[in-house]
Amino acid sequence: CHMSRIEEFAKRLHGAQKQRKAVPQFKENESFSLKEAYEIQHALINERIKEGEALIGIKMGFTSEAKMKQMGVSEMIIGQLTTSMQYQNGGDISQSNFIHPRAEPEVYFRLSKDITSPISLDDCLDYIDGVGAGIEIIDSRYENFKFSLEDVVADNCSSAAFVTGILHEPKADLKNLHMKMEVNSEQVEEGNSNDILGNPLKSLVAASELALKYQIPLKKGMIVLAGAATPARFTNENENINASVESLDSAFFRTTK
Ligand code: OOG
Ligand code: MG
Repeated sequence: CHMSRIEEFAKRLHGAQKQRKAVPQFKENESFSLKEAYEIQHALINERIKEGEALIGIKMGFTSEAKMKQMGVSEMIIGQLTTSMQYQNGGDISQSNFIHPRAEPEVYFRLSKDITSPISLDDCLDYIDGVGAGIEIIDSRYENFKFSLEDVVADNCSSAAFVTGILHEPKADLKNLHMKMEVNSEQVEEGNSNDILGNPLKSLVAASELALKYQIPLKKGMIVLAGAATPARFTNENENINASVESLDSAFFRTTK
């Protein structure tokens, strides 16, 4: 049977995730476009869906200077969240699920309606019924977290797991909220909701545009991770990781072996 080039890339990334073994970045030796990168991402998500998973949200990436600088990529990207990636707030997460996990503090939204065309900043509150603090665990399937824009998009934007804190009533003004990440009660990263595009709601606007462009569904009830406000940090065994957003409480988990 003949496997397409797109499917072949997707299988390599899916295998890397399942075996917890990173692969060299593709773009060093092979060439594909950004459009093809999103096709690879869809094929990769399809592998998960064939295994019984469902799509439960999306994640935005590189919506802050801190993240763009840390990873050397400066274009916004969108990835997809599936059932096995969601962990309970306050629960344990085993390091053995990942290759080289990093945690990052995020703001998340819950969609109150399907979004089928680009929305404006003024529309945002009509499309969400909740907002809160979240943590994303990113785990690039590439060696040393080294990738190009196309590589990271193909790899579902490094997404591996996420935790969401208590859902709050949506507020029109989510600007200038202090954010911090703590490891074992010690602050390791500090930021502000303004670091996410000047206003995390702008990440939802960007998501509505990218989702339409790359045929990613935005459905009622889905989670939208707006992107990290600070650089991501490697996690180790036996750490209590806590990310909080001023007035929105926190998301947290404990890492185990
Ligand atoms: C890519 C994912 C970026 C964010 O919040 O900006 C991202 C990576 O850093 O490996 O999730
Ligand atoms: Mg993120």
